[in-house]
Amino acid sequence: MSGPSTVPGSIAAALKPCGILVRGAVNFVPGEGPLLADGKYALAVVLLGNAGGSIWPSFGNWLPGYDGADPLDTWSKQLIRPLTEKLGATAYFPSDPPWQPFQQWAMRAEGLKPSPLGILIHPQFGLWHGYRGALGFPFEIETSAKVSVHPCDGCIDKPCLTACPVGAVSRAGFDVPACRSYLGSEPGRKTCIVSGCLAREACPVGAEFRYPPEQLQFHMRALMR
Ligand code: B12
Ligand code: SF4
Ligand code: SF4
Repeated sequence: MSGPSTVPGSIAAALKPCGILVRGAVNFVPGEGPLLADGKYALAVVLLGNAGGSIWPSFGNWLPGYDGADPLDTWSKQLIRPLTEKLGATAYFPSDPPWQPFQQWAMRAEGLKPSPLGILIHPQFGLWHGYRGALGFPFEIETSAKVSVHPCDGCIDKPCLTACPVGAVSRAGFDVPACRSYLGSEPGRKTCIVSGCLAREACPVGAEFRYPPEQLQFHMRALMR
């Protein structure tokens, strides 16, 4: 089992080839964290995710050989689960019930805040990042510096709020039925399905981290299900 100070480096080294990155750590007061495999409360989680298209070279190569359900979750689990034994950790995955509060953890780990779309915005990666899993530990982990800039504060026009052709994105929340109905329509198949969510695309922050077209299409197909 690794110790608290070596844990983030060991995880980063193990996952580097597949493009899954360490996205910070959160320490909890006793009883606040998720449950570990032994039934005790975690004192820390290390968040794992992608920034820009970091996972696509590895995941995109793996994808054609898999014809089961939930390919991205399956791929992520295959890579992250082996670390639990090596590091004495418990793994959590964002789509597995009960849903763990990944976004709350991310806000604490990196100092991120939500964009008007509901997803968290990063000053460097913009809206082009996500979480692939987290590892929980029975000890505290050294945390790194947090970002202090929230890009939406200085964004006067907020183009993300006006770009959706069916107004599915608003301050009131994300209108999932309106979005899905558009994605299933002829215009939706020619726009968002091909080049990604127009609201997300409209954000000028982190444009160089925009997902490659194949990854955008993969996520749009997943959103339709
Ligand atoms: C359910 C869910 C959805 C539902 C949303 C239903 C709804 N109206 O709330 C659906 C399927 C529609 C959805 C869509 C998307 N989602 Co989603 N979703 C989740 C999931 C599995 C659970 C959210 C939750 O309730 N958590 C439980 C509570 C306890 O956790 P929490 O951290 O306290 O909750 C936060 C969220 O609920 C958030 N929130 C509230 N309303 C909304 C609305 C939206 C659209 C989102 C994204 C978040 C959000 O506010 C809370 C902050 O404290 C999370 C994974 C996870 N485990 O969190 C991903 C997650 C939030 N989704 C994510 C993403 C990227 C998306 C999509 C962009 C994916 C896509 N294919 O394009 C779209 C959004 C499209 C858009 N136009 O913006 C990412 C966000 C990453 C980030 N940068 O913040 C997450 C973390 C998954 C991941 N693997 O990284 N999602
Ligand atoms: S367009 Fe502006 S308000 Fe919308 S997510 Fe990007 S920075 Fe934030
Ligand atoms: S995917 Fe298209 S329809 Fe759905 S919220 Fe984004 S812009 Fe609107």
